[in-house]
Amino acid sequence: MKTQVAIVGAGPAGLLLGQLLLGRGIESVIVEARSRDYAEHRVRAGVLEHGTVALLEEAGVADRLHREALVHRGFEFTFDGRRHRIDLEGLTGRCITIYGQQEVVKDLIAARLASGSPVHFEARDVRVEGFQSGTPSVRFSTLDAGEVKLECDFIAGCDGFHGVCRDSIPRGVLAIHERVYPFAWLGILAQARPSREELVYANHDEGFALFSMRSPSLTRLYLQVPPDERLDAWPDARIWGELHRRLAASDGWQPEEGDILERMVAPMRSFVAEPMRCGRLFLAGDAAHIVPPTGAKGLNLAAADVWVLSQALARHYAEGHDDLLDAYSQTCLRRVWRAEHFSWWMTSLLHRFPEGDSFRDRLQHAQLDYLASSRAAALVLAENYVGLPLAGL
Ligand code: RFL
Ligand code: PHB
Repeated sequence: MKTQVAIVGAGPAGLLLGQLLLGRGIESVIVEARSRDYAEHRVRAGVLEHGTVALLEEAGVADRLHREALVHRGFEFTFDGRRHRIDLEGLTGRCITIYGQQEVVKDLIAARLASGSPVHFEARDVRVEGFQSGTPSVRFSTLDAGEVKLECDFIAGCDGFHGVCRDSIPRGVLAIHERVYPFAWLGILAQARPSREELVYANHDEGFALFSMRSPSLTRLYLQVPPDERLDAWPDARIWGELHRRLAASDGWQPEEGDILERMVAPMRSFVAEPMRCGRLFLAGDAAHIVPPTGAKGLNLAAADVWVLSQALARHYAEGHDDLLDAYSQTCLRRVWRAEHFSWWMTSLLHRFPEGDSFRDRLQHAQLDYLASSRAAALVLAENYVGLPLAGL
């Protein structure tokens, strides 16, 4: 089997890259370890930046999004029993879009299948080889295709944080920068009407909480919990009780309760591997970097990476120049480190740290008070939250 670009991973990064390349007349084959059903039902991100929506439009997969997604012009944060609104649109002229990651993935898979371009689900023993020479390949096996050697010009490592691509790069090539936070998020998806129009981030003595949504009948909520917390420590009544307590403010608002359809515990980590390239292997999305979800940046960064990569590959194939490929890592890392800082900062601002540090608590309070009272402070938050512009879009 032969192709121009072998894409490892059918998450948002790999699928979007495949669509963007298709639009430029570049062939690709996508190799995914899990089933289609699994990929389409993994409940994760929900906040899309303006630039991410523009990219989905560019890729021709935004029709359902425009019919079903919720556009939010601001969000709120709660501390000291008070609520403050960040007027994203008033401050930046931009909005955010609420549309589940699994819906983005469904739309991308449907477009891929409609195009007839190959995607191999449930691929086993995926290995990437030869990327430091001129003859890279991806080996894998599937029930239908048997043992496959896929020869290609380039490999896009879009296989997430636990994938094989980053680990296949020889020792000493990558520098790793990492922070692991002393807490996790317990997330639920509930069959309940979102009883407030915008997202609410809460800083509370008992820990962080977040009210979000997916549709007019689905609420998405998160609670800060200890790292490696067991889900069975959290029966429904305890989850709702804690959400009511942490999201409460003087206005008396409470989230509506409903059946819990999904629940999970997600660790919190910041991670960057650089450079995002080794020879003809290019890392994109969570394969190269992780942010804690507080800033809602992970999926958006993955989209930005593959936009840069698609342009660089287009220049290679159309004009025979590798300048954009050579600049790929540096171009992406500039945005990645901005988002790393923002996500670390939002996380530090809103969570309770277990060691009980009164100095840190006072700093959090001073910063929240500043955000609530200074347009300049709110603008820095808003500009980062809606997302910085993507060059060339
Ligand atoms: P993914 O989505 O992990 O996809 C990688 C794909 O690669 C496959 N794979 C392999 N395939 C072949 N061979 C192998 N050996 C393979 N190993 C793995 C996997 O099965 C998978 O299909 O990475 P990608 O595409 O880079 O996308 C990144 C995003 O998924 C991630 O950054 C976001 O979900 C992060 N995130 C959020 N991002 C936002 O922008 N806004 C948000 O509101 C937001 N909220 C969140 C989040 C992540 C969360 N969790 C669970 C960590 C909320 C949460 C709770
Ligand atoms: C979500 O809706 O899942 C969500 C929203 C905002 C975040 C993280 C997750 O910061």
